[in-house]
Amino acid sequence: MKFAEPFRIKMIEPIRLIPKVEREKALVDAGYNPFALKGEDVYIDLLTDSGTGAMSDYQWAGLMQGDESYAGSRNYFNLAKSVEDIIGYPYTIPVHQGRGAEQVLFPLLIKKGQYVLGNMHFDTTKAHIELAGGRALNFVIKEAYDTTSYHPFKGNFDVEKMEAFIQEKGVDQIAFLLITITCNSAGGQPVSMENIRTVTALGAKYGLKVLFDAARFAENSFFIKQRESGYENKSIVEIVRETFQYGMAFTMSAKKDGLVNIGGLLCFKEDKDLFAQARSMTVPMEGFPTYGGLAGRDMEALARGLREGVDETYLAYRIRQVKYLGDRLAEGGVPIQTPVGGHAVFVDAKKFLPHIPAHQFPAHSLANELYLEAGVRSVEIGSFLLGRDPETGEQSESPMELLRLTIPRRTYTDNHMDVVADALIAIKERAHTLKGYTFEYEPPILRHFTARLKPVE
Ligand code: P61
Repeated sequence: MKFAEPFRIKMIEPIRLIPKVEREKALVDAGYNPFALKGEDVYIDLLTDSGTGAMSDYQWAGLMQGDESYAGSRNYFNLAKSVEDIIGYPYTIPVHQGRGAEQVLFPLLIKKGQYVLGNMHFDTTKAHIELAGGRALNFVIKEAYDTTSYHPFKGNFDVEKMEAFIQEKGVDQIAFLLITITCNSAGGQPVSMENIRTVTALGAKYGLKVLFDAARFAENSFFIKQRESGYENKSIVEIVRETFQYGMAFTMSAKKDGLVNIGGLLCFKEDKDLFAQARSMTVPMEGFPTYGGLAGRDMEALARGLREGVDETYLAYRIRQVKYLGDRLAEGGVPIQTPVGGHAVFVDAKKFLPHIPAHQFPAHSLANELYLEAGVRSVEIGSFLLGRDPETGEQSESPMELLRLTIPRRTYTDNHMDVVADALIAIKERAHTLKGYTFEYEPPILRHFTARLKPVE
């Protein structure tokens, strides 16, 4: 039987492909930076899967039941109950989004100069580690950097390499270990339960805390069920609960697998002292700890979204749609990260545009061309995002130059995916004519959001 979406559409939001000349003008006005495009000038928006998904009727109904009490909102208790039921952690602090959790927690755990070791830190996470005086290092397995090789868990840690680093630097130099599930920057690639267990054992051996950056925890669990032996007959919630038992706390951008447009979480398994300290720090940064920067209604939507996000039928639909786009591109000869990850298809721009050097941002060039071709917005994950070495000021060269086609949850149909695939396949024919980019204005931190660029002639 042919697969179909496990929902029907009750409300629609019109979108429009503006004419080519208008797209050209919009891109120039945006300083050749898709972040600066107006949403209305975008036809299919694959910039991010963060906060861009569609809520269910049940979540919308929950908005009407928002209890906007400043302290002790009933929706906070519903949210904490969802976290406890699904993840198994009893201590919950809501925050406005993932980076809110990072800014509250990291200064409590990092001493100046210490390292935070991860599989691959996402950019805001790295920024918050650095703001807290720490240094963020990646220990993802080398297979993650080879887009053509198949590995079922390309988000895994190279545990041996990480252990050698801990021994070389000394345990005192390490703040904690951070497992990002799924590993966004490597292509939404999952981390296996076995690898999570090994990282935890290493943490225990050296007395190091293990934490999760859990934005896409449900997608990670779905991949474990699909790909890891011993998990095929477990429920998603069982896999989620086992995963989180290996950590002591997590930060979460709930805008992804939490299926909400805004929200985040900072939760603890048993460390009441750290929970108490984090609650205190939440007050000046996010808000009173039973709302943490969210309206009561937002907490209710999240309490419900967390439960929908671990529904296996939903996850099967979700992962299948991402794979559908990946398969269409691969069949059309577009080089992509394989296997396809959980939330996005990553095009290997180094292979697609071998004539554009890293410092001229090949994936960014492709993002601009894709917008011109079909009004599709995507995002560069490569040297443009990576930025400069904080010590030397030199442009760092990213190990991969990727174009991320990030798929919002429950938002677009396969027809939209076909438009995207057809556009990229068309661009492939004239790939050699695409130009690199250089800066017209380069902001000092998180530059990719507000930079202005121009094509290199
Ligand atoms: C994204 F262009 N991700 O992937 P917040 N951890 C992880 C994330 O993926 C993440 C956060 C923490 C985004 C949004 C985004 O330059 C960008 O709720 C694994 O966004 O604060 C966010 O969570 C932070 C897009 C972030 C960007 C920064 O699209």
